[in-house]
Amino acid sequence: MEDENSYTPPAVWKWDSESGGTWASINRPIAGATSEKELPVGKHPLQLYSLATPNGVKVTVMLEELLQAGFSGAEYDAYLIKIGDGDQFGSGFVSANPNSKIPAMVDHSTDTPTRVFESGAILLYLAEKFGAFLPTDHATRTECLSWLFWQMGSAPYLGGGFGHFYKYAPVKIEYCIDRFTMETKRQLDVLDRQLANNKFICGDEYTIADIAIWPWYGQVILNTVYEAAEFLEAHTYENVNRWANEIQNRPAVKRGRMVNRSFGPLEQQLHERHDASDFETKTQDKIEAVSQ
Ligand SMILES: N[C@@H](CCC(=O)N[C@@H](CS)C(=O)NCC(=O)O)C(=O)O
Repeated sequence: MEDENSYTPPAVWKWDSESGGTWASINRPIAGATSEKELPVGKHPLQLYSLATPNGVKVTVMLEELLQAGFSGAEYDAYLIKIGDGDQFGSGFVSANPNSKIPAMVDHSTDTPTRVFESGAILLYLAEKFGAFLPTDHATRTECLSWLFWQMGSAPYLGGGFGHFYKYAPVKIEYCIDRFTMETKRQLDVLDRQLANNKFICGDEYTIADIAIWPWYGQVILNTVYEAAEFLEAHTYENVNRWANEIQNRPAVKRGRMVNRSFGPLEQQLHERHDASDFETKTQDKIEAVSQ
């Protein structure tokens, strides 16, 4: 890679070299499928194709919260999409999400199967389908959706900006880290002020706004993504800490974080989820113990 101060962009950018870094091999400047590969379909109406990154965790937490609340129609099959191996470019996945990013969901309970992509759209779809975790009062619903869309617009600065340049970039570029740290800390302060007067993001009720925001901002504060809590002085956001810890302890959140997880402690990894009992019997520690 060239020295950061020596690069002059050419008149027309060309895709002729890898940029380096953790995700270099999956980055492409074009969309569409690269291989023919159908998606598996299990026995439940809801089929999820995902990975336990923060965007994926939003949906598995939502599904587990729905089941915890007694909505048995939210039973689902979750299949692992290994984005490092390029599974998101298979033809079946691209049919479910033309944007080739996890999470993608297909609802087979409708007359013709309904595809839903973008984590925020999936949360809203499920909230409306089951009438849960979305306030019905118009003013509170509007506030909840404002925070849901705030998350969708803000997290790319945290993930694609701060997380990328702080953790994954092959060189540590002060300009980029400064720019995105500034914005990340500003966003954490936005949340801290909101949570100073609210138990949850939009009041007393736990909603899809919390479910969307926690996997990103809650996990940064709890130091479970990017290992940047000290750098960001995470302890200073006292209200976000209180909220992040409370949500972390919800049983559905504990389960949701395990689904489609292919990293971290083996007992926390449930690569595929087809039944509630899978949490007891199909975690990777148990699967690998049997196969030895
Ligand atoms: N706005 C999208 C973002 C999804 C996204 O960025 N997914 C990442 C993992 S967190 C992905 O699939 N990356 C694979 C790739 O870029 O090829 C959402 O919220 O669903």
